[in-house]
Amino acid sequence: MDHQLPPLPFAATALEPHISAETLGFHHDKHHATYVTNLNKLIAGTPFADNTLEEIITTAPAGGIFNNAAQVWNHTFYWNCLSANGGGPADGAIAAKIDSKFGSFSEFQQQFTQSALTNFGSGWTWLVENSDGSLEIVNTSNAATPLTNGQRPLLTCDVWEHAYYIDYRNARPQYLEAFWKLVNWEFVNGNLS
Ligand code: MN3
Repeated sequence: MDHQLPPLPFAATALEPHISAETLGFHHDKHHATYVTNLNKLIAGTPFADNTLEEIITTAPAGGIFNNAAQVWNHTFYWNCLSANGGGPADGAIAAKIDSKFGSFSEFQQQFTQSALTNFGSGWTWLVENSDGSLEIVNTSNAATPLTNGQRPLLTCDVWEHAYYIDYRNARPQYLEAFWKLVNWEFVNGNLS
């Protein structure tokens, strides 16, 4: 099957001033698009050609097919984690689970931010739900995704430099501040098992 680049779930200017249309123009229209193009090229004529994205991610060995498939999935998930109407403290069922696990929303926010700031090099910081229903903050490197550990992603922050270099240059902490103003808690709640 030919994998497609999903459109952004919001207008390119919707996240301004926190994330600019210029950043989204590169991040979605170039970076995300390239992962889709590369994936389609790499799987052509292989046993992965007829697999879903999730099937590829959970069965492909380390290498180009896994990297591009996982980056396609991770980015689509990341866009859905953001909303112009988002931000602020968690609400709904996830708010209670966060309080129960971390003590308070601000403690969770602090731990997630610290994890993102110390995720060395390129990668992703996630809030996941383990199979026993417990929450956990995890970092992954490069294209790696919690899907391969049987963990259910609830929220992610892309900490590759391409996510923030145009808007914040090297200042990942400023990007994290912007991220918290955009988190789509409705989407996070919908990801709970
Ligand atoms: Mn990215």
